[in-house]
Amino acid sequence: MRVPLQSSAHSISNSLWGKQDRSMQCNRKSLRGWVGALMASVLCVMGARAELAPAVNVHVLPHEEHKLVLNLGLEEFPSDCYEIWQGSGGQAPDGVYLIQPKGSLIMAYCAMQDGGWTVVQHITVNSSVDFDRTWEEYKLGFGSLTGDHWLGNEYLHQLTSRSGHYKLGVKLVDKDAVTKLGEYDPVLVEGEEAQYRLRLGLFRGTAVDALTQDTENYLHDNQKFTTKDRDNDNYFQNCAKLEFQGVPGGGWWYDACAGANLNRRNVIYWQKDCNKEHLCKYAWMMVKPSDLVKVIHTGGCRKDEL
Ligand SMILES: [Ca+2]
Repeated sequence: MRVPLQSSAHSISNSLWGKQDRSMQCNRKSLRGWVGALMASVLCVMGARAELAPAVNVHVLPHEEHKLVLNLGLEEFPSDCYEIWQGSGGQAPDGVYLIQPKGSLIMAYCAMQDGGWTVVQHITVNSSVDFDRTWEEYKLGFGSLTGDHWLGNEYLHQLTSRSGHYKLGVKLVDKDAVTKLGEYDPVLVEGEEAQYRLRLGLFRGTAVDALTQDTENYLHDNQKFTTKDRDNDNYFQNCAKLEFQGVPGGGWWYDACAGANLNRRNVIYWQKDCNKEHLCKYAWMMVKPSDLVKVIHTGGCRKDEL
């Protein structure tokens, strides 16, 4: 497990949910060193020039927060948060950035303090953001990037299908602030023609592997995405419509139905780590380039050893 991810267990929740004055974003005390402060100042000045982000997913950031986008005004945009993190020497602050994974210019929340992850999902238990959404809403994203949200299956597909592999990170925080982490390396979310099917590689982490192993024989790996208006699951009814205490499951890669579901807002579910007896308060899903690719690119193996 990556040390930076563990050592800053609450950095994402602090930055997303801390009662900080949003107008002070340009003077974030969390910046480490003058290099980070200088970069943030330049980015904020650039951001102040533009009133509206040119991204295709402007609906996932309230208009009054558009000024918070940290890299407005560029001619070329990075492919993902990791590229920004890497280019800043690890000094870029957490926040909303413009990225262009494949074609579409989008906004995304970058968990920089955790090592440059692009956040694709965030939920708080009993969230005011409704996760009981249609296929189209899950496709293009909903909620607010600075709070609970789903980035969008189309963008999850664009990110994970770029050349080279990506990995999926899952971060769970329970009601006692205990954090569990998991990574699937690699991850691929196939395109809409394949119903955004999920393909997962090897798991490691402190959390249980709830997507490729399940004690109830529900496997989420290789499943298509299901929403309340598109049933692709293996159950005789639509899993996304099944309610627990009046709250439907929401969109997910259901089997028949779930050993994990991070989109049911009254119970964040991840096998024994998060359930109705052991409540979790927050969950995140995020992606970044695979460690497998980094090993090959950094010359970790000689060619004749491959
Ligand atoms: Ca079904």
